[in-house]
Parts: sequence; C-alpha cells; structure tokens
Amino acid sequence: MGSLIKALRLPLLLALLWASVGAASAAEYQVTIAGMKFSAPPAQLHVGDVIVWRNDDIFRHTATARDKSFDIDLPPKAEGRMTIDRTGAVDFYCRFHPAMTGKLDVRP
Ligand SMILES: [Cu+2]
Repeated sequence: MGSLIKALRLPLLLALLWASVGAASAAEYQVTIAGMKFSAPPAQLHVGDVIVWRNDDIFRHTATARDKSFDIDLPPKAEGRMTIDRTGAVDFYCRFHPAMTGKLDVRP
C-alpha cells in the first residue's frame, strides 16, 4: 500500500507542475486611465489574458466595447478586471467621454 502511494506521488507532482506552467502562459496587463486618456494596450493580446483597467482620474469612466462585448464601470481610483475571451479587433471608448477611445487586438 505504501509503495502505491509512492508511485502516485510523481505523476501528481508532474500534474501540478504542468498546471502552473499552463497558468503562467496567460498574461496580465494594466490599462490605465489618466488625464482623460487610456494608456496604450499591449500589441500582443491573446485569449485568456487579463486586462486590469485602472482609473487614476478623479472622474468616473468606463471601458466600453463598441461591439458590446464588455462594459466596465470605473469610478475614480477604481480597478476592473476582465479576461479576454475572444479573438479579433475591438474598439473601445468611455461612455461618459466619447472622445476617449482605444483598441484591443486579440490573436488566438
Ligand atoms: Cu470617461
């Protein structure tokens, strides 16, 4: 019985290692709003990546997709997390200040 538990130990360790490598392949990025502008999102985005939208202004903003795939409300000094779940280019803007715009370009 003891040897069976020993035999199971290595595959379990390998499974844990594999899981942590898989998790590390998804990246987390921050897009900051300051001075009524979005900072530039990274050029290389992939499905599974996380964007943390951070509003450093004293005004309320949103990060809203033109195709309605996301709409993140951002009170002053707040953050909103979003996991990217689809490929393609999507333009976004702020619902309160439509001159604030940006674009995400997501590859598979
Ligand atoms: Cu705004």
